[in-house]
Amino acid sequence: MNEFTETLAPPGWTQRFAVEEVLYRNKTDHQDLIIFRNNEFGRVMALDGVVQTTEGDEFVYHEMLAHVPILSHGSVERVLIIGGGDGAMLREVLRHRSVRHVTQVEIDAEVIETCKRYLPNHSQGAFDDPRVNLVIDDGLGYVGRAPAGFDVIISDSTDPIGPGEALYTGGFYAGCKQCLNRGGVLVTQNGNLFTQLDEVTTTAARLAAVFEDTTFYTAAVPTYLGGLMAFAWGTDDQTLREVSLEVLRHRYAASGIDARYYTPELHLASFALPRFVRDATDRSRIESRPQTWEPGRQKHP
Ligand code: AG3
Repeated sequence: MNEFTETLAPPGWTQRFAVEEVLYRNKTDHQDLIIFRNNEFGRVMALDGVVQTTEGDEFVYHEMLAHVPILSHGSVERVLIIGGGDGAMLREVLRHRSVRHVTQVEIDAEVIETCKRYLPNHSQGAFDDPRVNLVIDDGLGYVGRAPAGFDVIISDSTDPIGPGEALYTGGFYAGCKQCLNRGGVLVTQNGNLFTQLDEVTTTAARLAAVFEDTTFYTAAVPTYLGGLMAFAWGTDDQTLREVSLEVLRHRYAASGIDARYYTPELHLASFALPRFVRDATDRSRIESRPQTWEPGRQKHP
């Protein structure tokens, strides 16, 4: 039987999928793209050997990266999506009636075209929505040039290897900040808490240099090896993650969205971090801040 073995894995541990049928495989201008069928998860899309999304569990990731920032904010009209070529993030963002405009910046046009064809349930026609402006460009360059005007930015990218790497730099976060309206929020996919903790701590430090309030929230996506996935959160408005359960319930009900994973209760709970993650990210944030006063190092005349 044909198998797909994930390449992003710690030494001595990986995941494999039985491949019933390969629907598409090509080296695009940017990455190695494959879409295949698996009996457990349905259609699976991988880039450079790393599972990006499956029909079976995509709802967890896309609902949490879209609805948590949008419902925390409460009056989102303009959204910027970086990456997200399969179209499922766009689909979830467009479910919000308050959203009047979405710009999506994807580096690889072939991912979009191929996913429209072989993963139609991901985008469900979202690319044809009149509210959408699709730009084929690299995200780092785009946020460096784009004017402010977004309430939420969602970075739905690959891991920080290959084309995705630029989307985890201080320059990218600074670019996002200047594209955000006051009170806006950036969320990003940030890898797995158990297998990629250094990516989480690196982001913690880089984000803290740019935003007043930074943290992570989590969700478990079965086909992303290793357990809880981390989503980074950066904003200058700390009240966004202090919204009460009552308000979130009200906003969710008013949105008319019928989610499969997201609930207002889970929304709040997803910000509670395991102790080792909280400690590691706190440490790395503190180390990244310039010290103005250090105890014990004062000069006495
Ligand atoms: N982008 C996130 C893939 C993360 C895979 N990484 C991992 N397992 N560490 C997915 C694109 C979905 N729209």
